[in-house]
Amino acid sequence: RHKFWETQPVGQFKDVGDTSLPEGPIEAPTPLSEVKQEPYNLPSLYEWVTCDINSDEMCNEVYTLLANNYVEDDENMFRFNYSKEFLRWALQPPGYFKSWHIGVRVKTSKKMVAFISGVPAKIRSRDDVVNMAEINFLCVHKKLRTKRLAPVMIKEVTRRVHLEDIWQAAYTAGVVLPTPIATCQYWHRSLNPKKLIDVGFSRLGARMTMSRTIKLYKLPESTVTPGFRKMEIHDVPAVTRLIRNYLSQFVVAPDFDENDVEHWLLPKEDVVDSYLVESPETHEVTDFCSFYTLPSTILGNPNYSLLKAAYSFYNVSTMTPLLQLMNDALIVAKQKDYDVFNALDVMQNETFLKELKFGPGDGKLHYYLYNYRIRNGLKPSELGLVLL
Ligand code: NHW
Ligand code: EN5
Repeated sequence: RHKFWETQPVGQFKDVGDTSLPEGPIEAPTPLSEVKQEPYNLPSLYEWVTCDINSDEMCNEVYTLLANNYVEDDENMFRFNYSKEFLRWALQPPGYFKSWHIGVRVKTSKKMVAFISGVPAKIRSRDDVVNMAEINFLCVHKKLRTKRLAPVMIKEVTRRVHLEDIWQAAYTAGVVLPTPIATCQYWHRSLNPKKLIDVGFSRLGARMTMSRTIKLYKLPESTVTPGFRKMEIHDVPAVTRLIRNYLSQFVVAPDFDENDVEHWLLPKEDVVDSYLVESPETHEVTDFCSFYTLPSTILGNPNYSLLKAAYSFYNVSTMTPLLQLMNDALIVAKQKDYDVFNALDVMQNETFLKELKFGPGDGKLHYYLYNYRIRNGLKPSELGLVLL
């Protein structure tokens, strides 16, 4: 069934439910001198390229490959359109390795036809903090699909991760592979219902008119929580303390330090937005919410070409009810002209999704670890990790 994945150190379907298997690494690291020193062989028409994402030209090539060939929904109506600034941010966190940004070109034309990337991340599983790679943006040009290029790309990124003495990875996918540690549901909150219906992202509900639908999703003009404001650079220490404490309750979560928080959570225009609540009395930072910007190309619609989507990222509530905090996040997203606010049912998100009029989408997201076994599947609410 899975000719490639059967050969890899991942949980296998045949082992599901086997309680005798221990949690933790599946294979021990090998000495670095035993890691293959040369890249894997590609079919002879193609060559590897290490991408310098700071170069405008390279960044453009990766951007264009993804914009034309990356993930679509199951009816091929929308395709993710990660912006260049977003890709730079996603690929260059503290301690990143350029060698983990891997392209494939056609030798003769130099056209980029495939890509895969990793970034380093410390991820905690129960009480075990592990240096991992987060693997993302695996993409093979539409015309080169089903030729078994993906397994070569995965083996090559694995080799380059091993060369940095890292032996575990985390990744998510919309497809089922051996074997998810958790399966999450996408939820969607309409901000611009008319456009969403016009482009086929959502439908008019039964017994609903357009004007009733628009009224249903109306939001206040401005946020309601006193002390709610954009995060600033001087907030990094307080936000780090808040988020570290919050994430400690989940079974699998990133282990963020101040540098990570500055990179991943300090607002970056049209990439990541973060807000916090500073108590008007004590000036303490008590609550936090964030979302990232990932538009989708609308395929084949005469009137619209881009769907502006916000994706819930990390949220922490200690004093402001999470429901109210997320309602304020919806209000700012609406002010900023997003069409839809998306969220997964991870962390404590179930506590606000229905009440804030999110509806379940037709997409699922499966979470995976490479070379690390988790004995039983986790509930989405036990996951404290959001990948881009
Ligand atoms: S998930 C998004 C992945 N990208 C897309 O869906 C874009 C559109 N699709 C494509 O570009 C986020 C192609 O269809 C791709 C497959 C490239 C997906 N993950 O070349 P073949 C990520 O980026 C397996 C893993 O013939 P193709 C996460 C498939 O099961 N494996 O297929 C990436 C089969 O293996 P099997 C996937 O359609 C995580 C084999 O590929 C997969 O031309 C990567 C078929 O290959 C997926 N999303 O190209 C793993 N989709 O055993 C990282 C298919 O079943 C692991 N496959 O025969 C960790 C590495 C680091 C470790 C470090 C210690
Ligand atoms: C790894 N970092 O399927 C990324 N999206 O529901 C790879 N559906 O947008 C992961 N099909 O349900 C890829 N509208 C996995 C996701 C791939 C993209 C994907 C789904 C997630 C999605 C939309 C559009 C469906 C179009 C037809 C959807 C319904 C919204 C409705 C709003 C009102 C309340 C009820 C729900």
